[in-house]
Amino acid sequence: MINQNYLVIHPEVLEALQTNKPVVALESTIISHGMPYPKNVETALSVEAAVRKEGAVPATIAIKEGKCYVGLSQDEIEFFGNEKNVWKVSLRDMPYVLVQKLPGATTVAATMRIAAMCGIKIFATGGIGGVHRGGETNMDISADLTEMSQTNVAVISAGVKSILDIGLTLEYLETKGIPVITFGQNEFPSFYSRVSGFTSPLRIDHAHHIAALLKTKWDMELKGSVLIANPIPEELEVDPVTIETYIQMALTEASKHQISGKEVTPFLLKYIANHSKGESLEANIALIHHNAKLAAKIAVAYYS
Ligand code: PSU
Ligand code: MN
Repeated sequence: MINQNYLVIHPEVLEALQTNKPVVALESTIISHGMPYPKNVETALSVEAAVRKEGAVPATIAIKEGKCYVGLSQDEIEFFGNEKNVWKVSLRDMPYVLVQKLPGATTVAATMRIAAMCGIKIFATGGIGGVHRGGETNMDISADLTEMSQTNVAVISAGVKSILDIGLTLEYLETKGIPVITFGQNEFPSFYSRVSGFTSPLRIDHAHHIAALLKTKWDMELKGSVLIANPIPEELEVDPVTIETYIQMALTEASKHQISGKEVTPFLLKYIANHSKGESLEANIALIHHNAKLAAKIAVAYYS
């Protein structure tokens, strides 16, 4: 049993959990390290509103003052969006950031784990971490993937960004026994684009069918996550050739500056956002809403 002293669950979230109402977890690395201020704060707040509109309770997760916060106030979201010294917290950073009482924004891996500690089953984000290009030699494989192999929280994302090796990421997900479902199409999407060149392992067209799959998986004690890839709406897609140009430039720049470890993903994301200007940022914001809505629909179906 987890020591409850480390968890601060927002009263609204706690009430929902105790009465079996749908809750959707949201991560904070997106806010602190994924987008510029003040768009990040506006997005975090409007994503919460989108979850509510679908009839679920949002729970944005972050760490501060030695505790994991599940459900943030508007002021707290503002803090994580504007404060400069916020840690990017994946699993390995959690005990350090907690004991040092540092402010920490949680990645997919850390958010999932904290969500699971509270009994939250559904989690929406933009893109998950995965196997980086060159992962077969540099071993840069996100802890998001290993976490997904063991924690019973479904993740709704817009697929996998092509800063990663999408083929290797899908192989890794298969090895770890993680079902990968694309919502409403046969091809696995690549965040900014509806296509990736890879066929999705599974396709489901209705939120309630996804909810039924989750129930079956966990009823069978098949532990771990399910990745639900929600393709970006057509009108928001960014041309994959343009994105690839920025990715190549970002990778060259990252190796020139010897960027490594946990800095790699934020560096690449920031570089691409800066160079593609508004287009990728607007797409990014819109697809998080899109994912949050689908996550809320799945959560509503799961608890009905
Ligand atoms: N990929 C994105 N956007 C993001 C991230 C990844 O397209 O914001 C963030 C998420 O918080 C994810 C983390 O969990 O980066 C993965 O970091 P790493 O690759 O260092 O494991
Ligand atoms: Mn990494």
